[in-house]
Amino acid sequence: MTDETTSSEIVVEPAPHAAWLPDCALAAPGRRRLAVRVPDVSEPRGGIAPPGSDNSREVVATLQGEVEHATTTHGGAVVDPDASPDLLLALSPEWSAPDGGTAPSGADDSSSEFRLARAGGRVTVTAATATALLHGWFHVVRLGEAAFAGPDADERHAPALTLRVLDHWDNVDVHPVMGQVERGYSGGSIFYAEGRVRDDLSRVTTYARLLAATGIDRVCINNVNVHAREARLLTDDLPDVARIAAALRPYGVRAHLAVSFAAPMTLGGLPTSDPLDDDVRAWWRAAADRVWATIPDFGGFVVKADSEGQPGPFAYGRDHADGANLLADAVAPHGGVVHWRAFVYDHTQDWRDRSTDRARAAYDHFAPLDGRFAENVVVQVKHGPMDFQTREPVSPVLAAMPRTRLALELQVTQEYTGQQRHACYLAPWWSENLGFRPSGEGDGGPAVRDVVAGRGPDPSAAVATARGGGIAAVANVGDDRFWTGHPLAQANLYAFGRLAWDPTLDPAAILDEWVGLTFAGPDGTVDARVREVLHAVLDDSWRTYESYTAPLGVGFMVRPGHHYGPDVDGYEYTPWGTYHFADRDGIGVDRTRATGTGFTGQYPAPWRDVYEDLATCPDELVLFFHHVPYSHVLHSGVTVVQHVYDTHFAGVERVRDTVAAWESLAGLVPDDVDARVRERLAEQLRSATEWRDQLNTYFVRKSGVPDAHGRTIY
Ligand code: GCV
Repeated sequence: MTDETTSSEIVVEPAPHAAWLPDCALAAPGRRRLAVRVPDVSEPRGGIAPPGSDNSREVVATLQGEVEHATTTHGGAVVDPDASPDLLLALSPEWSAPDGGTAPSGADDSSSEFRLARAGGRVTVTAATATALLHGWFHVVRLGEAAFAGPDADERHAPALTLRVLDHWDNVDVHPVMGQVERGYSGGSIFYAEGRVRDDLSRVTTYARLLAATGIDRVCINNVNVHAREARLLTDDLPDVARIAAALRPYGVRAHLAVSFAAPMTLGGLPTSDPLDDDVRAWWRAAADRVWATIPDFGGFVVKADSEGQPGPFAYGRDHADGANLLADAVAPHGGVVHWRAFVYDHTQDWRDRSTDRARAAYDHFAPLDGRFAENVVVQVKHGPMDFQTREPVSPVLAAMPRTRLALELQVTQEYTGQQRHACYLAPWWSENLGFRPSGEGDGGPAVRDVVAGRGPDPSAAVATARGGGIAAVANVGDDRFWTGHPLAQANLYAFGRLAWDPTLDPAAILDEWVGLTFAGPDGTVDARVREVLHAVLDDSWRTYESYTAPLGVGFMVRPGHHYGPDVDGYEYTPWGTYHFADRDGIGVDRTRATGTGFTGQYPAPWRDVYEDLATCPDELVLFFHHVPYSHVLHSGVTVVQHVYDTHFAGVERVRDTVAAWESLAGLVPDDVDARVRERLAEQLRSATEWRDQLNTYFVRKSGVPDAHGRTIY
């Protein structure tokens, strides 16, 4: 503001949208008598560990503030723990979970466990750590009246996955191509503005509150593409990173940093970043020591190496276990964890070469390294072998490394699923991935959700003890008033947190919870019509999106660069390895062992054979695994080309129904939400129509096969 600025020029930003924690959502506990019991603080530390560790007084203070706020807002009262409160939140460091044995670095689910006991309508939540107790409080908020109703109960709640991380692809400097947030569709960064860490980080604390209410407790605060400016977060800017960590800490959320493998050279002035070089090892150890000296509860490092231009161990003839173990050694004394991404492939491929298959890359690079990664390394694997497409098979890497802690990586930000302009609820898609069983759907063997919990097929003792590598996802949040651009994209962030806590949850039930909290009226309940319409709009929206975009698992067909909207041949003659090989006769990628790239051979039985054989390959993946004629008849009974026409016409009609359903809510949802959703739905309908017309026209022109129903194709 300049001296000349008059008060009429002061722009007051509206507060960020409350998302799933509006005050109305606190009504059930807020109108009751609540108490928080903490150990006697007059004793040395009162049984509470120092700030920065999980039991911090800060988190206790947060909890006390939450309870105070809820009761003040809704007419309840904070009472003495011995005055028979309706809800007692008790921190009891000596209370231990039944399986609360020792766990190695990064495995902390026992410290996240809480117990909920209900007797005669009175509820007691007990936990050994403040963060777990906070999660227990938000569990009660989520249940609303149901927390207090019903029969007496005694339940234990613990996250199935030990490590639950959100990765922000936020840049400190605005990148000339990728902007402030790479693949961000929600405005600027909540952490950075104008080339530095924001002065006011209050919004980061509000964000941590939202995350705590879903069970997420770790956030990586910068892009895995670590540019020169961002690399300095590890060194010069550490005090500012500490400010971000401090803004997250009140809600028990820990900060992680993405680091550059070349940092010993670019920041340390060394002549090499060779992971086996003694000076390089010493440099990383000193860097880690500084980080933990500044931020005692720091979580660890995330690394993208030898991928899309990022430096890595290949430059020194070393492999990814050498690279990851270098950093693991540096962070181990501090209990830190290294998330090392398996997204390694050649992005300078020759499109003429049909033998190279990008889908094979992660397995080829990582499967042979199984058993060589240090105990505090988590290999982070994208859910599919390509790149967060609307439909892909599950990555075979997830079935190939029983002696390695594996994390599943999802993308909450909707890079390939409508960029938060299209309503696309992704929980059903994630749930399918989490529920995939590498040993076959029928056999009841471990699913992906078990693998990442350390209970995969024959995990090593170290992996089982560490309880696997957990889950990570690329965040979809920015400084947009609604956090996520499209207000309904908040449901994806919420659902990711809930699935990270319990991957067996039903996506529709998660959506129901989200609606119940986000659209709560003053009495804490939601209008039945609002609930019904939100299910109609979102439950099947991922399948609707799939129906009008790239068909049958073939993927991409998006505009190169920004990845929004249709461009069937956009990537066909590029070096990126994402091709569909359409010609006048057919389309699809032959990934069979018999005649193709051999990718099917990376799966264990039965999938290696299910996918290999056109007779058993599921329709939705047929073009991922096979090159087939347009006349190939799917299991559904229609030909490939007719399937394209039918689904694209139907998809647009479903979007039209979605628009009508949403518009029927006029007056029942807040005006600002309504206006933003309408604007996005109008764009979704325009874009879906464009997808339909371009895809149908491409297929009719390539194949010469007309639509059996004679609909308009150009
Ligand atoms: C951060 C895709 C995206 C890139 C992203 C990359 C990754 O290729 O388009 O923006 O880079 O995935 O996951 O590292």
